[in-house]
Amino acid sequence: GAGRFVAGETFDEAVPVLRRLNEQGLRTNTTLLGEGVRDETMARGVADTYCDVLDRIAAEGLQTNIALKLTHLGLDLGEDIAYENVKRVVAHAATVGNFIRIDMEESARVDATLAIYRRLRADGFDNVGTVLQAMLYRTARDLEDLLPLKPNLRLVKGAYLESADVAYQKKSEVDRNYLYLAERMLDECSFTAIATHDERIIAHVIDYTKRHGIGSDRFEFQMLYGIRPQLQRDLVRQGYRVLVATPYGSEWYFYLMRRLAERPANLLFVLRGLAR
Ligand code: FMN
Repeated sequence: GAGRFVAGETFDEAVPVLRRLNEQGLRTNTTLLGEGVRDETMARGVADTYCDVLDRIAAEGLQTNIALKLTHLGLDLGEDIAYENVKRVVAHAATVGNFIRIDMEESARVDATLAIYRRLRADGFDNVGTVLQAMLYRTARDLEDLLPLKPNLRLVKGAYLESADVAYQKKSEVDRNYLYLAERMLDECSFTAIATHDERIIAHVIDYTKRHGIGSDRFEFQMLYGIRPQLQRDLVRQGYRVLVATPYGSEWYFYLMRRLAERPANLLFVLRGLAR
């Protein structure tokens, strides 16, 4: 495995990790690590794998859904290819009562990602959600455009290096936009996932939901496997829904590099992963 941030090389290795998290009252999602697939057969194979994983989750009785990246399902080969692949996964998830989250990748993919999300909803799939990034200037507008769909959205700061043409560069600006977007989502979305390890943001959200009577079934906190595990458990103890994003697979390089960019203190854990 790749150390503290990845649950194993195979889904077999991830199953006991997911079960242990569930036993601690934590919901989970899982992701087969990988992105930027440029071979159509491989992209179809990733969709096949996700269908198998969904069956296995059901058989194991895990509280686990799926988060996937459209470039892993062939977005670079064309929007229609990614759409056909993700539709197959979402349709399969519907048959086993599960949910698919479409991660957000770099800013150049936002239009295609939101278009595919809208297509899935227009085709009648409600067991799907996506992600918006607080660092992008465009996000406030994207959110307003999505609200009529009563979407299920995850809010993140944004993990990709983006230029000042498209993204806030200062942490204070990203944080301010995050709080604004979080409040809009909590008010208007069918479900909001507050994905951050930032305790100031978490405290603000707790305060906001209390003051506005937003029930703890309307939102959850999401954090990454291996990051702030004590905070994850503390929030569960306070009665909040917490989901731990728990990836597996052998293609962890880009995933670990983003974790390193976010927090240089992760260097030791990232190096340990690279050494295996
Ligand atoms: N960043 C993205 O750009 N796209 C994503 O889809 C995405 N999903 C995430 C899911 C979870 C559960 C978490 C905790 C983070 C995710 N991120 C994603 C990373 C965040 O954008 C951000 O880089 C990371 O959480 C570090 O910032 P923090 O101080 O808010 O924790």
